[in-house]
Amino acid sequence: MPETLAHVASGKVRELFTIDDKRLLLVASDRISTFDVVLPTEIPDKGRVLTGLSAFWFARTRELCENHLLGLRPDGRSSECRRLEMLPLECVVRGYLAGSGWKDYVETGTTSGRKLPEGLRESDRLPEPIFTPSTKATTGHDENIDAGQAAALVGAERLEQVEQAALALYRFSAEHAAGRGIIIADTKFEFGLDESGALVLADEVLTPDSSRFWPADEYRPGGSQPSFDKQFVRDYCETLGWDKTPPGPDLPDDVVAGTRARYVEAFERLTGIAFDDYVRDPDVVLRADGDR
Ligand code: PZK
Repeated sequence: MPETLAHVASGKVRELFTIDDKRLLLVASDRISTFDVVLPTEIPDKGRVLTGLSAFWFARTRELCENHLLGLRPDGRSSECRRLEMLPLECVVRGYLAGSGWKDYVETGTTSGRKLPEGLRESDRLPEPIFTPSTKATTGHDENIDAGQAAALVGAERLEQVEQAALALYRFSAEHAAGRGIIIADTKFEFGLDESGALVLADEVLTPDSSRFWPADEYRPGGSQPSFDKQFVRDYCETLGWDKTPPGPDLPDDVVAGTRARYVEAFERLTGIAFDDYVRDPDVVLRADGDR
C-alpha cells in the first residue's frame, strides 16, 4: 500500500487512491483473473507490465487524445493521474469478431445495433473497426448498448467525440501491434472530462487486461483464438475440471513462469524496450525512441 493514501476504489486486480483533490494514484497489482475469477496465485511483475504498457501508449497517443497520466512512481506499478469526471460508458472498439460481439452477431446479425456483413466466422477481421459501447455494470457483465442508449448517457455530441477518439486510438495501436506480431482484437477505453470539459483518456489502456491480444502467427479465424497472455492459465484450469466459480485454483510454478514470460514478451514486443530497463527506470517508456 502506498504511504497512507485514502482508498477510493478497488477493481478485481487494481486499486485507486486519492493523492489530493486533483490527483489519484492507480496501482496495478500482480493478481490475475481467469473466467472472471481472481486466482490465489500472483504473476510476478504483471502489474508493472500493465502499468508500463499503458504509460507507453499514453505517451505515444497524446496527439490523438489527451490523457490522465501525470507520472509513474519508481515502483513501476503506480501511476499518478489527473482526477476526472468519468463518463458512464465503456468505450469498446472491435477490429475482430470475438467475445460478446461474436455472441451478439450469432444471435442477431448485429452488435450494438449495427448490422454486420453476413457469413462472418468467429474471430474474423471486421471490414472496419467498430465502436460498440457498453454500460458499466455494477454487478456481473457490462451490457452492449446501441447509439441511442449511449447518447442518452453522455449526449449525442459527446458520444460522437468519444467514438472518433476511440476509433483513432484503436487504429493507431492495432497498426503498431500488427507490425510486432500481436493482433489487438478489441479493446476498452474509459474517458473522463477535466474541469474545462475537455475529453481525457483515462484508466489503463491497450493492455492485455483491457484488450484481447492474440499472437498473429497463430491466428486461425473460424474459432476462438489463444490469448497472448492467459492461455497457459486457461489451459491449466481446463485440465482440472474446475467449475469456474470462486475460489479459483492455485497455479503451479511452471504456469506462473510461462505466464509471466508472456506478459514480459508482450511488453517488450510492443514497446521495443527491455523489461529490465523499465524496472530500473519506469520513465523509459515515456521518452521518445530517439531519446533513449
Ligand atoms: C476512476 N475508475 C475505475 C480503476 C479501480 C477502479 N482519472 C480518473 N479520475 C477519476 N476517476 C477515475 C479515474 C481513472 N482512471 C477510474 N474509477 C474511477 C478503476 C482502477 C481501480 F478500483
